[in-house]
Amino acid sequence: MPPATVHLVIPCFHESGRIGPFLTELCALMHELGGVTIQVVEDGSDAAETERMREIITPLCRHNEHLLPPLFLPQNLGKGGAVYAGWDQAPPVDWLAFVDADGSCSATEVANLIRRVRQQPVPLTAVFASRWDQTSSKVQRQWKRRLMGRIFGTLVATLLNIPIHDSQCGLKVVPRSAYLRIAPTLRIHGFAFDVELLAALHDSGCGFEEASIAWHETPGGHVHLIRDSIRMARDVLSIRKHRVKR
Ligand SMILES: Nc1nc2c(ncn2[C@@H]2O[C@H](COP(=O)(O)OP(=O)(O)OP(=O)(O)O)[C@@H](O)[C@H]2O)c(=O)[nH]1
Ligand SMILES: [Mg+2]
Repeated sequence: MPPATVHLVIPCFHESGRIGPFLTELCALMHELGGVTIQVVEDGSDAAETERMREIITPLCRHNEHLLPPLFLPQNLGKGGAVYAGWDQAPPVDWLAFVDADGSCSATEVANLIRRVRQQPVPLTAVFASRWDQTSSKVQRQWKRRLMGRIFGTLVATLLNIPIHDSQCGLKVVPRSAYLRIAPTLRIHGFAFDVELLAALHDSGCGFEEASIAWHETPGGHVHLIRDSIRMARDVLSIRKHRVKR
């Protein structure tokens, strides 16, 4: 039987300085795996940045059939908006996935997670990569980010009553059938989009599991620890409110 198919989206906002080596390695490993299409979604960066991304991706597309032409969004939608734009235009695959552009989660970890979902029995379960294993030397993060991650994870689990430790890790794989069911209800397009995705999947009866992965934080991140944490906490409260109403 051919392996289950996967469409992997890479949301990008000003990533030309970080994406090259990661995308090259990802293309090679996904080619080995087979059945995986990759698409970069450029989320309305400025014209110069868009041009730099074109220069990096066009030659790679020539040599990698499974790397689809990038999607250039006319305006910045936020990380979640970019992921959903890619998923909404995906070919009819079994699984939808995204991974951060900076390579903090290596191409090898992406391949491992795809192998893992391919072994799943039906009904299919979403898999959220997780940096929760705090004792693990596999997870290298600044202490500030680790702490904020813990606080945010506890907030999400408590306010939404969902047993999750790390809702924000930049690698997730979701059954496409489950996404299509919930897509019309998704409203959050910023960094807290994964929380809403999680709650909607959970409420629709799609199971999820956390998979511990290696994570080596790459410098140059876009998330502003204080400003974005406040926005994200607000979004979690809004997700909770809407959930009660549903
Ligand atoms: N589409 C979109 N993607 C964004 C935006 N900001 C960041 N991203 C993407 O979201 C992903 C994660 O952003 P990072 O900059 O790696 O975040 P970080 O500050 O390193 O935070 P962690 O990786 O969680 O430790 C990357 O692929 C970014 O390109 C945005 O405004 N729009
Ligand atoms: Mg990062």
